[in-house]
Amino acid sequence: MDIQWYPGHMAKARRQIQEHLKFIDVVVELTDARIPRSARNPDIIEIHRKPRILAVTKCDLADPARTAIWCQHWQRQQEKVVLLELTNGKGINVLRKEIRKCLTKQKREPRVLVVGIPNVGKSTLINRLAGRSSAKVGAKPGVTRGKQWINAQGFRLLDTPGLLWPKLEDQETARKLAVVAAIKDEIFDSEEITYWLLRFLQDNYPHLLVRRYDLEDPAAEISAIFSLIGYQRGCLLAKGEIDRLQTAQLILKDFRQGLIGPITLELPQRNDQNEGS
Ligand SMILES: Nc1nc2c(ncn2[C@@H]2O[C@H](COP(=O)(O)OP(=O)(O)O)[C@@H](O)[C@H]2O)c(=O)[nH]1
Ligand SMILES: [Mg+2]
Repeated sequence: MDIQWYPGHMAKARRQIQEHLKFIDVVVELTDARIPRSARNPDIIEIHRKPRILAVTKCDLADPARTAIWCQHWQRQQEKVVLLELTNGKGINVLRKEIRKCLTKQKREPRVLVVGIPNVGKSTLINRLAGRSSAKVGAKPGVTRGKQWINAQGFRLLDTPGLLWPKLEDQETARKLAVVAAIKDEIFDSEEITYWLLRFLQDNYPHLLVRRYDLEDPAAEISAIFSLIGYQRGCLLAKGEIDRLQTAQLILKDFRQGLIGPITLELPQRNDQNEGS
């Protein structure tokens, strides 16, 4: 697998955030509860020492036990954290309170910038905070374009989020980003990503795999599990062979919609030490 970014796009995103940051008092940095480390790129924020809140999106899709472990980790890092479920609005009021608390000594209302990697929930969060559907929301990465301030009860919100590029540090990080659709489907081989996901589920959440796909032997070869799911769900080509691409896409879709169950793909590691402060 070979995942590469266009350096021009990255440089542009970086310039835009740096431009935004000049006008900002508080940064709300989003991360995805399913990949709390891999979904973060602290580079740009670290240059600017603005008050920051880490807003963890998609908690409804993540494993609550692992989210609790992450929260302990962030507490040790002295990160200000708010857990969000943007589809039902859970956590939004807590986030509002935290934002208002950030600049109590200042007379004017704090100005807030939402930043995060593609598909992490920036537009959805802005819509929730604004209480209207102004920012565009989309299922595919990169739908947000085009500075306007939104009045959001006690603070002002920049209506254009800051786009952070994911850090593709290694193959595993890249795979996780692909699994949660933070990087485009076209960039990777969906069959390879699906094999990786199935193996991860086999090792970490075998009971969820069994429940979703009626598997008799969750410890079977990954290729056998893959084929079984393909047959069972009718992903077939003309000659009765399974349609491997369709099968892979179906499994990825199941995961992304939370249909396999609440799953978190990574836990804190020792080298996450510097991540926060
Ligand atoms: N289940 C769930 N889906 C979410 C959550 N936040 C965002 N989404 C979905 O994730 C997708 C990307 O959201 P969007 O706001 O467009 O992300 P952006 O690219 O960062 O602006 C959309 O389909 C949202 O409905 C969340 O907390 N839970
Ligand atoms: Mg968007």
